[in-house]
Amino acid sequence: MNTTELASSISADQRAAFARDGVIVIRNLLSPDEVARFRAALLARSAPDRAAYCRHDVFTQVVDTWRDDPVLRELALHSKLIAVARGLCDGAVRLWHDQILTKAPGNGAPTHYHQDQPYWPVPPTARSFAFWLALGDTPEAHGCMSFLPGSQRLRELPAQDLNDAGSLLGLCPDLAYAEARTIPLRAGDVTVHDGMTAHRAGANQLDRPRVAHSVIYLEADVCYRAQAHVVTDPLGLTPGQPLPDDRFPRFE
Ligand SMILES: O=C(O)CCC(=O)C(=O)O
Repeated sequence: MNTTELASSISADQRAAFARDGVIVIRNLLSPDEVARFRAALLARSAPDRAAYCRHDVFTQVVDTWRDDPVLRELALHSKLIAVARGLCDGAVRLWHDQILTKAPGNGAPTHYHQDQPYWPVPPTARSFAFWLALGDTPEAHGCMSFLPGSQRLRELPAQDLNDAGSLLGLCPDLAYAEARTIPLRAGDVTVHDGMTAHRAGANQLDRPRVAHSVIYLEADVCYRAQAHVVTDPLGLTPGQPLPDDRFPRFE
């Protein structure tokens, strides 16, 4: 795809919705064949045997799978995802990281409202584009995502605890009155949210694992901010330096 095709892969209405709400949904972004292939790779990888693995109460998380799994690398570098991210950014983006997010059958634990970006070692002003890809039908009872449209404008909050229902609401009690948008997804659908848009996911009430994948891009010229993070801790970056292209691929 050339630059013009990339930028035109997202409509003016979608760009306006993203700017207003901090989230959009794109149906059928991935074909059924792609879903089958990527889902098989996720299921093979979601076992907790890797270093960059975190067990939260609410899900298990395997980070940076694209670096050593050729199929998941294809997904993180997929031209359709990059085209959408570039279109929303209206300029170059870079891959930040990917992650498999699995909720065990009947896990009984929702992922509570939080923003993603306060966890990341980048400035709060940085623009970010977090894709949440359903690689299986994900109705509400299976743990789909809900978003608080407009909450991306809250850009200075400390990191919130996604294991604690009171964490974000304790910081911003008014959000208790916000109208949430719950977005059940069919396999192949994706949501894209600003890293500052508050979101949650319901508990998995079904008897099969909920397998989702997230791929996150940042505006390309973002600089590193000193903050602990599993992805950047081993890299020895200097605060204020641009994220290096060889580790965080850049797409013009
Ligand atoms: O999948 C979930 O349970 C929550 C995902 C999430 O919080 C995220 O992708 O930022």
